[in-house]
Amino acid sequence: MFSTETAEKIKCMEIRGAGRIARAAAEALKNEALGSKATITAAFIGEMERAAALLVATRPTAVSLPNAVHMVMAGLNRAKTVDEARVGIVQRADAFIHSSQHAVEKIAEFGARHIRDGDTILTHCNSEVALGCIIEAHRLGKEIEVFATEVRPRNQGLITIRTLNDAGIKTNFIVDSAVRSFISDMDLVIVGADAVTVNGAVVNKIGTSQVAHAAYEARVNVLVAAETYKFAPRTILGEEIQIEERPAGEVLPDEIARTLPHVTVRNPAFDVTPAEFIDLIITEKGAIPPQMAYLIIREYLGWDITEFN
Ligand code: RUB
Repeated sequence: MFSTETAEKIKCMEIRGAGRIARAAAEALKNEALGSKATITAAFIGEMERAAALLVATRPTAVSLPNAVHMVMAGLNRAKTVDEARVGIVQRADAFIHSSQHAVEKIAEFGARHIRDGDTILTHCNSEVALGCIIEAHRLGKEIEVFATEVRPRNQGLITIRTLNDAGIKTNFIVDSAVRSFISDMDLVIVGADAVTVNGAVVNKIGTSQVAHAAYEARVNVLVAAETYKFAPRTILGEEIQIEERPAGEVLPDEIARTLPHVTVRNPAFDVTPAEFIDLIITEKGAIPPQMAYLIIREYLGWDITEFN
């Protein structure tokens, strides 16, 4: 029940952003475990597995979601009693949520060190961790100015400018297509990530790769703020990150689309920025060049690759 509700909220984007999605899924699994009436271990495990599958299916791109679910569900099959299984889920969910919040704080601390007094920073979409770095730099007394994009079609830029405004940070709001016009005035680009692949490519909100390309051309550094649970172990085995394609109505109202029978609206929600356009990925373990993504996957996610064979 809890998982169905959370799954709906993630699907309709009432809960959005890769970190928040992951924590909400962990919380839903915990509540599902606490609310379960199952008295037989196998039935309890079955319920949890159905809840986990439902949550993972909501949004396909944010790797934080299956990673969080995997961490909460780890070892469930070894539980001998319902109580043991329930306690395990609750403990692992709490541990994930706690470590996720800690990671967001650590990244803000590390990221802020890369922002200098007087910097003008461009950000795209609405990333809790990217904004955390900017707000921490401001809190430390650095004079900064931000350019935030609109982020068509869902306008996540509005959430970003509200947050920056509330923090008292001087902010400029621009349409997505104005990025190249302003990029030479920027000192830094900071964005978040939905997934980081083994070759250091970053999957983030549609338009991120254009922003990073423009920055690369203008020799402006690009920082990606990403917790280690956004790194994608399965990409080691060649699996690609699935790019979510959202409803056409988000881009073009149905009543207009109906009058244009030869027009197809395409609405991918994310794109892939290759490693060569990224200078650093800031994780809670420290800043790494994107080429070191493999090490993060091996060292910190602790997933044995054979698990996927
Ligand atoms: C959000 C988005 C964010 C990342 C990182 O897309 O692309 O940049 O999820 O966010 P959507 P965070 O709005 O479609 O979920 O740093 O908050 O985890």
